[in-house]
Amino acid sequence: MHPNADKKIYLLVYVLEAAGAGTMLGLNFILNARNPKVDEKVLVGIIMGSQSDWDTMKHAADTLASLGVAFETRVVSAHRTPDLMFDYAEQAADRGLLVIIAGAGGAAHLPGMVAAKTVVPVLGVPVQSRALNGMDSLLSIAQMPAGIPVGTLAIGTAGAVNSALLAAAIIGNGNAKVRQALEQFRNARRDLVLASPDPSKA
Ligand code: RP5
Repeated sequence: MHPNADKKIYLLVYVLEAAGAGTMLGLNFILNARNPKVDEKVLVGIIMGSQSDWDTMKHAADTLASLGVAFETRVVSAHRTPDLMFDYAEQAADRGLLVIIAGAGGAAHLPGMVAAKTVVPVLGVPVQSRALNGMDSLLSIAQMPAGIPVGTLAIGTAGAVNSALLAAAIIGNGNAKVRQALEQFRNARRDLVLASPDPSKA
């Protein structure tokens, strides 16, 4: 591949974003071509309390795909399918999951209850709720009692994207290819800022 190909691909993605084509539009497709899965084995479980959470949680999926990290996506509700939730959490380690990303809104019990049943790291994404704009989700996920941690991210899309980047950082401690993909992601963001230092000329 041409030495500047990485930079060009990332710039294309962010041009698409700037054009209002969606936060992560194209990232999955374009960067998957550059970052083929580092391992076919599913390393991250992305779960969410409802199908309605997908609009937020798809950003976690797109980001992991862009880094070449294999993942699965499932609706697992703490309130509507509690037995499934416990089964999922109890089997996570044996299935080889290294991180679970759990998104939920409102009375967002999913991340905390999953964390209670596994020692696999759980990252919680507060989904923006209609009634309280996600403050309920955020506090519900963040305020875990000492002893059962959930790594809580920001409300909404930013939290979903960052949950994937944090999952990759955790996995990258023991996986050089994932760490390298993450470093390329960071470098591309840095280069983009440095390429346009004067905001009045953007
Ligand atoms: C939570 O309730 C889900 O995580 C979702 O964010 C929220 C609303 O769910 P739906 O009524 O849209 O299924 O359990």
